[in-house]
This record gives sequence, structure tokens and C-alpha cells, in this order.
Amino acid sequence: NKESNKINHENGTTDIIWFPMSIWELDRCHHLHTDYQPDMDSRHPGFSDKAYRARREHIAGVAFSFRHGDAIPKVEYTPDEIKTWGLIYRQLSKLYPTAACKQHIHVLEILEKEGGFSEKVIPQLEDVSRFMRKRSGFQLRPCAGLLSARDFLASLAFRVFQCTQYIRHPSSPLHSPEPDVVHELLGHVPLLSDPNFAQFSQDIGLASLGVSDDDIVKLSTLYWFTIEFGLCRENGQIKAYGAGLLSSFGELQHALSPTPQIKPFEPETTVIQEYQDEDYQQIYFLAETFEDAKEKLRIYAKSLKRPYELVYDAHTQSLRILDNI
Ligand code: TIH
Ligand code: FE2
Repeated sequence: NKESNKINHENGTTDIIWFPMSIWELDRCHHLHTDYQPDMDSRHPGFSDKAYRARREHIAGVAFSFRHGDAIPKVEYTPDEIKTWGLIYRQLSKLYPTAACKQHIHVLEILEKEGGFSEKVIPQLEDVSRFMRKRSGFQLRPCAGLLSARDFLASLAFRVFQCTQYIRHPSSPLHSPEPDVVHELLGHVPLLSDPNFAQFSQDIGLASLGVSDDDIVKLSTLYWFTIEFGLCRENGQIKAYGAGLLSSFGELQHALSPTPQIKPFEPETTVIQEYQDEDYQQIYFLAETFEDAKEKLRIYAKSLKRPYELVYDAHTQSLRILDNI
């Protein structure tokens, strides 16, 4: 409902776009995108699979009834689902030593030692969320599929990562056009557990609050080419830190092959780069370091128009409006 995104001020008629001021208000940030929903998009590999669609609906139910502060309910994964997870886990583990950035390798090692990560079980989101809270202050919140960019980015502002809980269709294990639990757990979780990367992710979220629809498109493009498909330099070599690469055996190899074009990460040009989301990317952006990317993002975020300056208060996990009168 568009109307609920508007507020009328006493001193005028200016409408502003609604956004959450506190982590508790993320319960309102759950609007789904219809792209790649298995029951609505014929491009989805599970489109004609009735059992898969029913399974998706069941797991979506967990997300719809979740409220901030709840423990994330467990999902009992079936032997077939665990088989899909194990297959991908084994394949990706062969590529990580040469393809993944050092932060990803480091955290995944800890997840395997202490966080119960292995090819044999699909970790439960509640356990993973607890691990992340300890390491970087990020936490997971279950969601039913692709969310609207505004809602998804807003949650990052509070160090909340909206996370799917179902697994991809078994017919295409090595690349999925939509997020799934493999993508979240092997792609996003290790990097979001890194304090430096967590700050960069939160900064994208904070930059998105209250900005225009055009700027939301730009910030979600920046998100796409960094958190999802970013490359970085490490001792003169190119490594992957983007979750969409680190969760796709096919695309991870493609990204580091001579085929795609690689451009330097510069917010001004990155935010207007066109892309498609069905298949491997043809263009990737290379960050020098996370610190460098963070600094560039900070300058870019300053240039965006917003209703007022906001400060994040980590004690209450809420925002304060900066009053400069
Ligand atoms: N393509 C990724 C994978 O196969 O794991 C999933 C996605 C990344 C970004 C959007 S969907
Ligand atoms: Fe993702």
C-alpha cells in the first residue's frame, strides 16, 4: 500500500517516504518481489514441480509468521535437500582456496570448526544467526524470497540480513537465479561475520533510508556489484567476495576466467551499470580493499538527498534524527 509510505507534516504538505526507525519496525519490511517466485515465474526451475512449490510454501510460512525478537524456527530438511546441499558444498570447497577472498576462507574455517558447517547437514538459521551476532553484530531474519530493494536495504541499516530458508531446485544445483539457503549460508554469512565488511553492508543500508525510488535503484545496483558480485584484489591477485559468486560453482569459475569485463569499483559509475539477473554477469567491479570501498561509499552516500540526517544508535538499534537547528 503506497499510502502507508507517506506522512503528512503539520507545518506543510511534504510527504516523506516511510522507513523503519528501529529494528522492531522491520516487521513491516517484508514486501516480496514476484520475480523468480516458483509459482509465478515460468523461468523458475521449479515452476512445473508441484511438490517443490508446496515445500516452498511451507517454508515461506515460517517467514510470514516471524516477528523480530523470535527465535528462528527450525526447518527439518529432507534427505534429498541435504543431498543438494552436500553436492554444492563439496564442489565449492574445491574452488574456495584459490577463488575466495581471505575473509571468506577465514570465517568458513571457523564455521566448520565451531558453527557446525559441513556437507552433511544444512545449518539452522537460528544457530548461524547467533554465530554472526557474536562476531559482527549482524543477525538473520527469515524471509520468503526476493524482497523489494527498499525493504531489503533498510534491514541492513540495523545489521539484519533477510535470509531465505528453502533450498534451490535440485535440477540446477550449480547456479540459481534467486537466493536460497545455500547462497545465504555459503555466500553471505562468512562475509557478514567479518566486522569490516559488516560495516560496509550496514552503510549501504543506512544510505538507503528515505531516499527517492531512483536512488534506491542506484543503491541496489551498488549492492549487486559489491555484496553480490564483487571482486577484490589480494596480493596482486583477483579474488571473489560477492555472495552470488561464492555460492555458484559455475559463476565463480566464470568470474575469474578471462571472459568477463572487469571495471574498477567507483560508486558514480557502478550505480548506473546495467545488469540482468538470470544468468552469469558479463561485467564485474573490482574493489581494492573493503576499507577503500567503504570510504568511496561514504562519499557517495553524502551526495544523496534525504529528508534528514540520521544517526544509528547501536545500544537501542534505532535511529536518531540529527537536529541541527
Ligand atoms: N546465483 C546465485 C547462486 O547460484 O547461488 C544466487 C543469487 C545471487 C544473487 C541473486 S540470486
Ligand atoms: Fe544474496
